[in-house]
Amino acid sequence: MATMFSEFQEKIKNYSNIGILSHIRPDGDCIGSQVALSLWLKKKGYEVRAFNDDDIPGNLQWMLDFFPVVKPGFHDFDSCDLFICLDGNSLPRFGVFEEWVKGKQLPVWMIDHHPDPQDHFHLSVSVEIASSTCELVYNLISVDDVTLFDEQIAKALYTGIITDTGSLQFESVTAETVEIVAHLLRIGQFTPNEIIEIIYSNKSIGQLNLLSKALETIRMYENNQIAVMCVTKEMLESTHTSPADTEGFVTYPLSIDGVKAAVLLKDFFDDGVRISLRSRSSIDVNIWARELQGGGHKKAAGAWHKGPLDEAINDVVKIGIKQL
Ligand SMILES: [Mn+2]
Repeated sequence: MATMFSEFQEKIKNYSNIGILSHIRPDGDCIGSQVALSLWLKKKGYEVRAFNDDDIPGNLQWMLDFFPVVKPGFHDFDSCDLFICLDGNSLPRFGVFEEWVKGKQLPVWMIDHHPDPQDHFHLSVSVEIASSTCELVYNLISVDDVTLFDEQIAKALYTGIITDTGSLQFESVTAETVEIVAHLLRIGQFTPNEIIEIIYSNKSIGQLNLLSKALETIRMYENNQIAVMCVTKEMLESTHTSPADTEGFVTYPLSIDGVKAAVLLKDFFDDGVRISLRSRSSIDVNIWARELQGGGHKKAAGAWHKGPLDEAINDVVKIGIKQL
């Protein structure tokens, strides 16, 4: 890891205008790492611009006061001489940028913790065992100059680590992760609840009604080892909610006693059914998702199915049974 960081620190000196990209359908880890990395590089004297194709979820928008993340127009990339992609390891994860950069001889780097990174990056800080991209950015700043940490960087990194680890509950959390979090709390002079409340205590009544409907769909398979939950377009309509309101739903079927893996099927897209897979056993849902042309981590992965919903459930359960 140390060599990756020293290569990063050495080579970045060759550039002055840096574009930082975070993945489409942004989450706490990609926005947290993007804001923190941007603030750090700005402190070091670089020109920095941060881009994301999509709307930033409401509970993360406070970080944009620290550093703006803007939707790129095609020419917004022109002034940059280096690009850094965060929290994703293949260019299609970064929206319109992929199309813009195609055929150009410009350096594109990445910092990420997902398995099976693509090799089209010119420099990769790719650590699958890291809890989050924010943990990697923390390490990058630490080996450079610890005095560059400040309250805003600390809060952004804290947010990413917390959201990507289910509030420090996942298997990816190590003693080092917890030490990092402790250090961030000390640097930023904040308490966990200040951020946890902004991130999690912002639900609408519609969202809870949607959850109630989704919980009723839970079906168990293979002697209660696999739990399957669905959200349909009709449910969104009747509760006046949107796709983003299903965030975190999959943890409910996963919390049933004895369940080894949980599946959430989202049947409200025009082009098929979105499948989220979660494991809390030796089942590797990355392998499971790959059989459906998807992917992710061992404990959390995703895929698409052309539908209809019943067929998607049948196929996903059939593949899951093989993993037991
Ligand atoms: Mn992440």
